Amino acid sequence: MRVWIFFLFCLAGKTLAAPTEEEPVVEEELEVGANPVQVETGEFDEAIEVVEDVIAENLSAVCIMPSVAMQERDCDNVCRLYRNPCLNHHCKKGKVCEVDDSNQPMCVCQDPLTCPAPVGDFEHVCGTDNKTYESSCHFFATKCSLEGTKKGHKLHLDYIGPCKHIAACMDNELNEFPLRMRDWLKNVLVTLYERDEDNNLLTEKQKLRVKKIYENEKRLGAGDHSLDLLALDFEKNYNMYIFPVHWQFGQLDQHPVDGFLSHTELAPLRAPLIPMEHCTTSFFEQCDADQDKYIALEEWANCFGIKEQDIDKDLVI
Ligand SMILES: *[C@@H]1O[C@H](CO)[C@@H](O)[C@H](O)[C@H]1NC(C)=O
Ligand SMILES: *[C@@H]1O[C@H](CO)[C@@H](O)[C@H](O)[C@H]1NC(C)=O
Ligand SMILES: [Ca+2]
Ligand SMILES: [Ca+2]
Repeated sequence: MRVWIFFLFCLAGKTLAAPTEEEPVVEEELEVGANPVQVETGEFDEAIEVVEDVIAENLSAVCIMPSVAMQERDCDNVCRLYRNPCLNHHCKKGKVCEVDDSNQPMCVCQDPLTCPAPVGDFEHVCGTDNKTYESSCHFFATKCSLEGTKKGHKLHLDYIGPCKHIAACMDNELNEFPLRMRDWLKNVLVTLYERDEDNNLLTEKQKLRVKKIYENEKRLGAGDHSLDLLALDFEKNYNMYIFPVHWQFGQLDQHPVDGFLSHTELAPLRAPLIPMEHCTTSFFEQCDADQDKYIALEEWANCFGIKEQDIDKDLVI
């Protein structure tokens, strides 16, 4: 039980939208003037001549700050030519950018040896192959090197921490799991709401919905509640649980937003939980009722006891 409270505080600080395994990284435009750190003078030897005509002896300075002597557009043209194409090019986890013969950026598998050495055991991760990897960087680099193979396709990050023996989940324990998780989801939302003054962790619409839960005097506060009490509260205050269950689904369903959770999308929730809650894997397996490896909104809601007539796609956004 304590685990859930601990976990609540770990997650409440972040929004639950931690980056996941195969998430396509959004391309950020590096605007001229935006990011001084990324421009290295060494890359621009060839450019010096061109730029000297135009302005200063320091190309990086030119590329960082369009100077008065140079129209912004000219600067852009010069810099586009000589800027390292990789500066603007993001690769998914496990890959790094390299420039090919025609100066085009491309993503190639990272050599695990170039991953930063882990600071401690807590950086280790366990793969679905039940092998411990030194860090998630090592894991994704390895997964990348297996790209295109069946083994690579099946390999996922299972949980945070070194691989360990995870006790089998008994049926009665499995039944308790959604009770606690549902209660926890509600508390995560309430905590986010309390902290949300100016963080904008929740949208206005979401805030309105949580406000109702927050202000409801009958709400069961966060704490160590018996399973009987949790079950009773769900019966009595069923309506308070509908939104938190939908909300969590929306937090996870991001890559892509399609009403289904893949293994990868589920990872931010699963990975930290598995070492502490041995029923996590069984729960999500069981949740995928049609066993197509994706958890649909209907399946998800059903796992948490939300009635079919209360499943509402509009609550997810
Ligand atoms: C070029 O400009 C950058 C940023 O203003 C500065 O950090 C760097 O020292 C300069 N390099 C030279 C060779 O002047
Ligand atoms: C996975 O590895 C751990 C540690 O090496 C071991 O204790 C555990 O029994 C293994 N689990 C399975 C399912 O093989
Ligand atoms: Ca999805
Ligand atoms: Ca399914």
